[in-house]
Amino acid sequence: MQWSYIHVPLRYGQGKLGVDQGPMKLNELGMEKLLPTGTVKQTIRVLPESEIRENEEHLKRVDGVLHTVTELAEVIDSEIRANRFPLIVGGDHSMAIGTLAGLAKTGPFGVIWVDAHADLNTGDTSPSGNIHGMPLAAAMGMGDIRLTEVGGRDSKLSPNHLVYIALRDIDEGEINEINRLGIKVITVEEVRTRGVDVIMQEALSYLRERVDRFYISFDMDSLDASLVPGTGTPVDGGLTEVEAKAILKEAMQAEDLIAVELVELNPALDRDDMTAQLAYRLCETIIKSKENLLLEGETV
Ligand code: 4U7
Ligand code: MN
Ligand code: MN
Ligand code: MN
Repeated sequence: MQWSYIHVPLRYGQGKLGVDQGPMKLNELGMEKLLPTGTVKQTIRVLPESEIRENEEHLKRVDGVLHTVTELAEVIDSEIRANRFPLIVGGDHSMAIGTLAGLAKTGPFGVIWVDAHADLNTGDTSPSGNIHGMPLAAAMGMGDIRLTEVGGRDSKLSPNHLVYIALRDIDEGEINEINRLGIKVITVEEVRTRGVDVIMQEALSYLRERVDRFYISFDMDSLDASLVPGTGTPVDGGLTEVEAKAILKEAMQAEDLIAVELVELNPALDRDDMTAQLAYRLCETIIKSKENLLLEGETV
């Protein structure tokens, strides 16, 4: 299958400068060399700062986010229809509003969300007003209509088509919603005690009972804070590099995976490029696992 490599240099979903440079940083480190020949490459447009007008306290820079996610939704829709496999790199996690909306245009799907955070806030529950903490709520039809209607009125994702991995920093409103909706959560503790193989098989069977395809969204802050100074909201008690690679490898080897997303690399906050290098190694695992270039037992 042909790959589709999509840059989303978006930062308006959060307040820190530099997360928009994540995709270019990966290219500098050699991404272009990793991508199989024939890969279609594109960059989603982002409004210049001077054109941002909206800065509501509960929904910061919403026009900036909407501009980019609306275009991303169209691109994802057409790439899936063209039978290509999108690798989407960010950028802050508000971009997933576009990914989720684009995938939904092509039919039902499941989601594996690897993140320290639940990203299930609405403007009303968010402690920050930052939209990168809201993409899953928006996809489920919760919150401000401007976000829920990206890519069409209908809800994009059902709560029981979602599995969280590595969640550990959840806001009160989000905990209530996770419990109310009965969303499946796999903690870092479970990854460690039961093993990546076991939890990934469980996550995949859970989704396969409900849908026939899925995508994986990987937030760099799912990794332990000590490994990722170059991400906007690092949290202790996260995944190791080995665990993250094993999760990605298992997902990439699934025939029913339709897209992968890697977000929240912020080179401006990084220390000696350590987070960028790690993100690059994860991309190497992503690409080689799907292309079957890894040797048995190897995780790069
Ligand atoms: B990320 C937060 F309050 N929950 O909503 C919020 F802790 O995409 C953080 O997962 C959101 O990195 C983090 O602002 C969003 C906060
Ligand atoms: Mn996130
Ligand atoms: Mn996060
Ligand atoms: Mn973050």
